[in-house]
Amino acid sequence: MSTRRLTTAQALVAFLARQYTERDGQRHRLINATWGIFGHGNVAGIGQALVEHGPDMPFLQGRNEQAMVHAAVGYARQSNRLSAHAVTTSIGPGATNLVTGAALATINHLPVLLLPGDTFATRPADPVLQQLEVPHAGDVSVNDTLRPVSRYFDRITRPEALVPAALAAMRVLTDPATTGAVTLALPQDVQAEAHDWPEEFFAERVWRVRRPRPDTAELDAAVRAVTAAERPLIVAGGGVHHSRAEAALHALAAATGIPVASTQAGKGALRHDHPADVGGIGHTGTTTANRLARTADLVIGVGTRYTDFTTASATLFAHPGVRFVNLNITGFDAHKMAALPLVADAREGLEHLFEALQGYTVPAHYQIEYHEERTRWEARVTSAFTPAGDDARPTQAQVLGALDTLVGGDDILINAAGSLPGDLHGLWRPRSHDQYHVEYGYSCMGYEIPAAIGAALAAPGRPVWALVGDGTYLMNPTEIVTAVQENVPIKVVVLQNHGYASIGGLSASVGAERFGTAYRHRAPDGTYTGDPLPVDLAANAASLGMRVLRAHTVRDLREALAEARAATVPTCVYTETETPDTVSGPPASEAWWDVPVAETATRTAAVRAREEYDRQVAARRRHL
Ligand SMILES: Cc1ncc(C[n+]2csc(CCOP(=O)(O)OP(=O)(O)O)c2C)c(N)n1
Ligand SMILES: [Mg+2]
Repeated sequence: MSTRRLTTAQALVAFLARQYTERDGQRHRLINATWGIFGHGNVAGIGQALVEHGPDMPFLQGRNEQAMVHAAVGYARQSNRLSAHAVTTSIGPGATNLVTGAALATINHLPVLLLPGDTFATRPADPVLQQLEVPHAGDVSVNDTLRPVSRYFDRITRPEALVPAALAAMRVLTDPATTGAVTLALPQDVQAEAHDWPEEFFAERVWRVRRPRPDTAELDAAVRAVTAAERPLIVAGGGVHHSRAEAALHALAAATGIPVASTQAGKGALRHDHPADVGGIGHTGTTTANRLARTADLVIGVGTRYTDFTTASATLFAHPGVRFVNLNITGFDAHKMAALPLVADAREGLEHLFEALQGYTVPAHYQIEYHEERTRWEARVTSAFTPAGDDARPTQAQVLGALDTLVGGDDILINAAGSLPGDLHGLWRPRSHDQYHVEYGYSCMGYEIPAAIGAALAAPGRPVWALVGDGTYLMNPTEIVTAVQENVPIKVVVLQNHGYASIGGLSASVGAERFGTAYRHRAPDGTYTGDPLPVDLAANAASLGMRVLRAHTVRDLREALAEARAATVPTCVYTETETPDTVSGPPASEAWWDVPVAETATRTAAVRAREEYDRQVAARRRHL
């Protein structure tokens, strides 16, 4: 048997460069690049291996480990999970900075390979710099914090253990049901240790991304349920996109007239002008979708996890006899809501349903009803998007309106947290299946800018917009430097409203009186009610190397957005919108979200909020 003598790190890099995915007859490189920040724990291992391996494994230099994972996740999502990035870190803080990004990847079912350095396996001089000592457990390191947020975790304490671990890592990354963050913790001495590797380990390897078909009995039961329904509603989740099932969904909805509501992850499953599209569902959704959801007798979930935002915290599906059919690639999600499970790839499942439902349509009056509702909601979107005049400061919804008139199907919009996800879910009109890139599984502030870099790397030539609130900008602006270094022409739109409009509004509604949510000076009475802070985020973005355009009025904004869209360098559009206490969001969705309110309090706001809470809770329902 021929062997190759390499260090563990060199072997891992050589292995990763030879992995491919294949789906629908198309092949993609699985690990297309490696992000890294070096320190002890990876500089002499993976770092040396990357430089020795050369450009066949491209290297991307990040500024913050969490942000590198966000960039990798943005890349994987925009690549339909068929390509991913690896992320290497030093031991200790470099490694634990990965935890948030890993949780985000796993919750959103998006593949990323994490390669944190780890403390010495041979333990020659404990403790080493940045080592956590656990007096009662010698085999624990800080990297164990990555276990619960990883779909696969392994620590490579011997070189030869890399072989099964690397294969397991690729299996999990390319399995559509289990993919997420995969962690191979690499003790720094093992990384540098040489070993004679079997040559076959470095052979080209193709991981076929499977499309399981539905079980016949499950399909029959689902079809019987649909044909018996009078008011069926499809809830399209992120699984529709992961499976590239949009065309199959389009065909099914067009043939049957079943309306399609979408979750945050599923939005864009149908173009906004498809006659069956009723927009976002749940707390941040449209009244069209939510009224249908309240009266639906059958809910057909496609690739959805049914989060509390989708179900209005278990209050939305109110028809007394409502039943569920769940098409999902995981049995775990397919069984939620006591549904008839249909465990399959979304595209396969929808195609089989389409065949079996030939001749079935929903009643004509039902279609007329939701078409009319849709038209009413559209008018409300148009009014939220339209400014009174060109000289005023834009509202946040009007910023989206300005983008709405500017963008084409190629543009990609990225957001994750604050008041924007709600505004976008209710108002945005997706023009292509992958335009709407809102991360709302973890809703992690700071995802936007790095994810825009990842998305732009996956979709070169397409305009990529990171929409960020001021709070979000302050949490994680560092990867602007990376965009400048790589000359990735992302467009960052900063919406300055001096604090947390979203959490301020939520705080007011739960009786917490906007406590701690505005960015204001401390006033003489000790509260944060002074003037807004004199921070200049536009100057900050410029200082990191971005071109910056300041928009004071609606007219400025339109011009700045058009200039940014055409720009070939990273460009920031900075605009002041409302302050958190004057915010005007989209029309109310008529769907609740459960945020527990103080059961006992002396202040009036909290007492009132609890009365309202108790009223809402009464509608909560467990589907059995
Ligand atoms: C990492 C992280 N920390 C905290 C939160 C909770 N949170 C959600 S929105 C928000 C405020 C966002 O502020 P900003 O970006 O200014 O948006 P705005 O609410 O003003 O629209 C906070 C703190 C979060 N989602 N992510
Ligand atoms: Mg803000």
